[in-house]
Amino acid sequence: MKVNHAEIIISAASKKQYPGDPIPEIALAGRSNVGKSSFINKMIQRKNLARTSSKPGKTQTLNFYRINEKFHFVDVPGYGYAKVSKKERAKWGQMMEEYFAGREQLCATALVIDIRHKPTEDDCMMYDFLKHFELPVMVIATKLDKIKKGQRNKQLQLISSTLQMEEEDQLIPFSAETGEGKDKAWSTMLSYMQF
Ligand SMILES: Nc1nc2c(ncn2[C@@H]2O[C@H](COP(=O)(O)OP(=O)(O)OP(=O)(O)O)[C@@H](O)[C@H]2O)c(=O)[nH]1
Ligand SMILES: [Mg+2]
Repeated sequence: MKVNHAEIIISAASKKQYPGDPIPEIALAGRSNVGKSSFINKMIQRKNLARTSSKPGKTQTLNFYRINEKFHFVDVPGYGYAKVSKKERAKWGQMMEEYFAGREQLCATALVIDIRHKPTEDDCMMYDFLKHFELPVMVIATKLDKIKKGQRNKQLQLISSTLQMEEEDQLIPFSAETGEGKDKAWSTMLSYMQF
């Protein structure tokens, strides 16, 4: 898809702020600082529409981006950042539940995993959480530019086996640096959305 138009609609802290339009939605989930916002920016060829940072915990609300007036990307706050209070963690859990349990427009979630590392327990919990709602999950194995070509298959295998990925879910090696994997990510996303 050629992106001509991309804008932020709202940073939502609760359900009543979600946009009401009946257009399809793709959510981004993953550890803090793994590259969720960078994924969005690379997909739509915008340097910094979704705000990125080298410090974890940048995205703290559900950020809705409308793309070509056709669908939303929803940038979701990350997990697994140690310096988070109990209270903040509970608030995060509530936010996740509120969104993923009841959002009709949601077609699929892109779960972003760092290709260099074995998925954490939190990653596995997030995958299971999404599957519990019977959502398609595309796993984006990002930062592909950071490993040698010869390590790719081994790392991909480690990710799919650790998450115990279901057969129908796609695992897509990706780099927000080089754009590798972008076409596959687009075709997979489009296959989940009906306009
Ligand atoms: N080399 C490389 N760096 C990346 C890639 N994707 C993201 N980064 C870097 O990783 C850091 C975090 O990226 P973000 O996109 O802000 O991560 P996030 O998951 O949105 O983080 P939070 O909003 O804090 O949860 C930034 O310094 C990015 O430049 C990639 O594919 N390759
Ligand atoms: Mg972010």
